[in-house]
Amino acid sequence: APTIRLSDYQEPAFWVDTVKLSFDLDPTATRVTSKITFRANETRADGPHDLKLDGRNLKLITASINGNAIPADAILQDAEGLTIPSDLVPQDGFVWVAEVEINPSANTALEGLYMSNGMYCTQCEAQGFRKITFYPDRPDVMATFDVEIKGDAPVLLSNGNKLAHGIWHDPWPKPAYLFALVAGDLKSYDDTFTTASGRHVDLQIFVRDGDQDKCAYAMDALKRSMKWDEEVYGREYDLDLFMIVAVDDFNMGAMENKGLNIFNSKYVLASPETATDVDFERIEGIIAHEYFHNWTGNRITCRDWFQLCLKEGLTVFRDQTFTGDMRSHGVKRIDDVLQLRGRQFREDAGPLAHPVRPEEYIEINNFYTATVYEKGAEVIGMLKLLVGDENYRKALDLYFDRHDGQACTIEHWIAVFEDATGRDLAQFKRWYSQAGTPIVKVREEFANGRYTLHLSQSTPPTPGQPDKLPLVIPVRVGLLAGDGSEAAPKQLLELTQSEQSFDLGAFDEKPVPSILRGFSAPVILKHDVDNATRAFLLAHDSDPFNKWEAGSAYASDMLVDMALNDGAIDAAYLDAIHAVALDDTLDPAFRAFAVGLPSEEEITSAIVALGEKPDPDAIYGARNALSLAMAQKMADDLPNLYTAMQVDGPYSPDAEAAGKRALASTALGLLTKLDGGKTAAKQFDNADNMTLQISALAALIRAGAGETQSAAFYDQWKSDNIVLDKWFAIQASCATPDAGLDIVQQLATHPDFNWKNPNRFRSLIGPFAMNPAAFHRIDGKGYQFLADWLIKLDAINPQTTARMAGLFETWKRYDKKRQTLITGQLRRIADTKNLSKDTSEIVGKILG
Ligand code: HT7
Ligand code: ZN
Repeated sequence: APTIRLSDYQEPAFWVDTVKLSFDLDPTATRVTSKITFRANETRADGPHDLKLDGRNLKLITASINGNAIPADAILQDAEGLTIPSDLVPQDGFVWVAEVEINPSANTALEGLYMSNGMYCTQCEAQGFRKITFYPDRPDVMATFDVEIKGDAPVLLSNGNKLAHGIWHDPWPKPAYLFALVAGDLKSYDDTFTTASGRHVDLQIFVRDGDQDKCAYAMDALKRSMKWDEEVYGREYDLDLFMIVAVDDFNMGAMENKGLNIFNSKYVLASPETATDVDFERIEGIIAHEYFHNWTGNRITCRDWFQLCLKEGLTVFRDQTFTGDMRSHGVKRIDDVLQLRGRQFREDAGPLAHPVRPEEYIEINNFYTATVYEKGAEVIGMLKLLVGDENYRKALDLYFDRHDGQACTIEHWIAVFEDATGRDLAQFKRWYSQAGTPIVKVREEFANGRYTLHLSQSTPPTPGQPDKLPLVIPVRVGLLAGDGSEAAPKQLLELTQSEQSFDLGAFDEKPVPSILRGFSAPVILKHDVDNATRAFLLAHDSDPFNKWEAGSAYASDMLVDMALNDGAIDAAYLDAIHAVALDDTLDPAFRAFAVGLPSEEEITSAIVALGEKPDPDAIYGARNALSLAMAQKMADDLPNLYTAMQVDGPYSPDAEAAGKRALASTALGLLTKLDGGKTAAKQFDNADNMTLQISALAALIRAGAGETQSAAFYDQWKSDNIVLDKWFAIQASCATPDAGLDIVQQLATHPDFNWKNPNRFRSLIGPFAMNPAAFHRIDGKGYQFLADWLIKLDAINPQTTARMAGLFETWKRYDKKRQTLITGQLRRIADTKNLSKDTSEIVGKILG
């Protein structure tokens, strides 16, 4: 498959003004008629131009230009599309009409028009529209769409405003990737919203009959998102109608199609009995994310797919801020950084590392990555820190004013910040082109009463980028006096050179620095800090992120030492964490993060960062030993803490109640180590919501118990797919190292393991491969299990397979024996006949 390069970008020879689509729906033979008005692109003087249209798996029935049928032998068609020679193409513009036939039932890749539970639905980002009809399927081609849907389903939906049953008009020019169609026997949950300027908007969430009572939370989140975007970004909604549809078969989380968002049903449907606090928070975030795309993605879109971070990084940044505003910024930041380190730092450190704006790809679907999304959001957060809140808003206002209705690049984005603030951002822009996680080293100096920080930066080589240049790194710093108070106002240091010193002023005694507050840049901070200082920061830092970080780094160092050298448990850590757990002045959600130990994955990467090979069993053992010691240390207080964190009254997913339940669940995990599961079993029996039910089940399974409860859980929820996914996932992720493989092998033969459904596939295979001690068995059978399933899935769903093949990306961290076993499986996948280009690109890169 060819490599597509950013440097090869060229505007199209023809623009499109209007598209009229007519669908005659049939499960196996849907007919699609398109009428497309093309206009010459005056800047392409290199004509005459052939007409090249993208198209895959389409049966062409007829085609005409300006009403003249094109003879079949004049059309050059291959697997990727068709070409009409320039002599048949009026160069100043023309009307193209074509009829094609497609088979939605045979579409298991879930891209284009496909069927899920008897309903028709579409997924067009990034390049799915070409599986619906012939079209210049690229995001810089923006057109207005009119859609007519013929079919016997009671609900026939498309983008824009509804003119009549099955007839839709979208007045806003859009790229084809934002096209959507849904048809089926769906019920709606309705509400309304009035925009700041008084526009009345109908809101509808479409679900399967019976699921209407699980839509209230998503609807509430939608209305809060609409209001927030008006208040914080000055952005109003722009159609008479906003619809969300819940779909069971979906490759990703959700899709921001104009006026018709399509969601993986697990990110819409929620009730206290079926969804956990974490699910509610995730639903709120994804609803917001897709809604926010209406301005950052839809009204202003990407010129080409290399610019994906233009919409995704910005929209993630916006949804993170929204969640922070709705809940707690401090806790949200900890959560986001945990995700960033767990997924993006891992990606940046391995064979799949790429810049936030990649420069080449084989399959664009492989670039919907943590780097584009999460690091892309970090880059925007840094930009906001550097220019300040007011300038950020000024720049965003300019962005919307200047580029509304356009398909843009990162250059346009940077230019609005330069124009709005007068600041030169040439060096800052390297964040978009340079892959890898920078390492910032800190050295302190206190001499003659002055305190100086010496900072240096370096970025390790990544594939294709051996040498790196210095970046602009905003380092937020606070200085603490011996009594824990702030010894100086907090400052933002701008580290722009490889090495730089910052004189932070005169002090009577050496202050204790709190560096990179709020995790002000996505870097790895290297600073030799002793444990006493960590305990001091954990007790006194006013910055919630660094307060948490101090405890987390303390635990991580100890766990690394335990796993590598049989090191001892530091009693001072237990004292410090005990105090935090019981400190009622702290938010319970924060305390839950502070008391929760670094994950096995985090300990693994800390070991790798020291240049050592991780032993998954030793890491599992160390983590278990430390949590047992914590449980013993807090033994007298855990029952009280657990009781104090119980929430009375009917369930509410609000942040305060959720925070208490999170801390109660952490306490339960520790209690289970002491009481043989008595409290957990009781919680399971009495639970009236999913958060309590599943946390009790998880605690029991982790302790190697819970068989009765697991069977009861299955019986209760076997007809609810979203909950059943949790049942598969919890067994795979909480399984003990020895039992893990047997359990997942058994579950893979379970009649409910419908592997063709991406949610179900991911719920078993993903958590297993992320359970290090179970997956990295020294006999290699964990690797074989994953490879077997990837090979099987690739034949029907390349996109999801390729994404999951990334689970092998860390193979170089391990010892020679495991490396050989993993690469053996990767080669077996690579050698599979007819392997998709999606999976082949990922596996090829992982193998290097
Ligand atoms: N913009 C969307 C990304 C996407 C996607 C979603 C569902 C299925 C396939 C997809 N390919 C790309 C989702 C988002 O970032 O909001
Ligand atoms: Zn997005």
